[in-house]
Amino acid sequence: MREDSYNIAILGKSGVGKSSFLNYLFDENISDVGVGSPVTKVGFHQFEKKVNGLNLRIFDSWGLELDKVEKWEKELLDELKQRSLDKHPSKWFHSIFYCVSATSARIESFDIKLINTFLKDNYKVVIIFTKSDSLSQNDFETFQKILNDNLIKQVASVKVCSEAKTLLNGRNIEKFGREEVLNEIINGFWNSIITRIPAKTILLMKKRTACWVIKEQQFLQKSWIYDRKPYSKNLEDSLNRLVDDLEKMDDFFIVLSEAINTYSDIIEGLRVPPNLPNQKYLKIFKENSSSFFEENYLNLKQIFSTTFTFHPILALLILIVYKYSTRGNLKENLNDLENKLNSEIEQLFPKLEEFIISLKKNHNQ
Ligand SMILES: Nc1nc2c(ncn2[C@@H]2O[C@H](COP(=O)(O)OP(=O)(O)OP(=O)(O)O)[C@@H](O)[C@H]2O)c(=O)[nH]1
Ligand SMILES: [Mg+2]
Repeated sequence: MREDSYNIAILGKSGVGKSSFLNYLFDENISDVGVGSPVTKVGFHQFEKKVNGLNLRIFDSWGLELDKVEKWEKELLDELKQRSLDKHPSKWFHSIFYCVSATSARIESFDIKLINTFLKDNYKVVIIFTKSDSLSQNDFETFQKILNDNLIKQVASVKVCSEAKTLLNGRNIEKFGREEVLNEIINGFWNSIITRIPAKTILLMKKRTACWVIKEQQFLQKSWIYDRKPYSKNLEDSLNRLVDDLEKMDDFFIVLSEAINTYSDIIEGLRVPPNLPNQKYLKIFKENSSSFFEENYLNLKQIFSTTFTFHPILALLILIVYKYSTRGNLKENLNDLENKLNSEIEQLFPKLEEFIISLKKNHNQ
């Protein structure tokens, strides 16, 4: 069996306490912590540990400094590319923990903008309010309201204190928030994997379409004679085959099965905490997610073949390439057709999401 792990990136401004949080989560001093100047060196640093049976791989990042935003963003984009949608789900960042210091008076628009970028890219984001030892309930609620008002999706937030300390009056403050973060990881696990399935499916379908267009354009370039009627007939047949292929939704099923397998591999050794609301579901999933998928594969395909159909727009597409094209504008018209098909493909997003949610519900019963 592959040793897959649950990948988490810890991001946030320099000095907010990212490395301290990682050390607390792993219960080990593995990443350097410090005051004054930025501590964690440029790049992403991987640390692995089994926590409650879950293989966690955490990427501690160098802290963002406002005068080095461009460099930081470039590093981040490079890393995200390694883990982008076209990669296997085991490579994805399954969650982003975005750290905001509870001691800062505000959540800056920069933070909001960045978090929204991740949400737009279908990442599961959890906000970690670090240094929450001095955070009042009032301030916490204000922070949450600001997030709710400004983020494009609802996100979970957790208060964390990663360092125990003794106050001047002798009172001890213990570390807190670890269990809540672990619960958040497990609770959000399925969501963090499924949120990206529709996006990856759409990416693959668009790739399939783009390849088809390039192939046809190359063919056009190579042909000596352009006799519109027979040529367009061939094109029409070939377009029909592309649409047939898209309607089979093979891309979706490949992505879904990759994701389900990765998910079951990662939760293989998981010890579900007894107080977790989702524990029943997780247990069932753990025991038979892959076999459920295999047993229901044909059924699911059946539902798909009646739900998703591109054929109604085919007549319009054929009109674009078949009726009016001369050799001169056929190339352009093919690009036009690609755009039309792509916008049709994009409309699948909510339907795919709905389908995955219903899959989870059926499976829970
Ligand atoms: N009071 C308090 N201080 C904390 C807490 N977590 C971290 N600190 C302090 O905050 C400072 C910065 O912590 P780091 O963990 O190095 O911060 P970082 O975000 O990793 O910083 P860079 O690596 O520079 O990006 C250190 O002096 C820590 O001791 C906390 O929960 N409470
Ligand atoms: Mg650090």
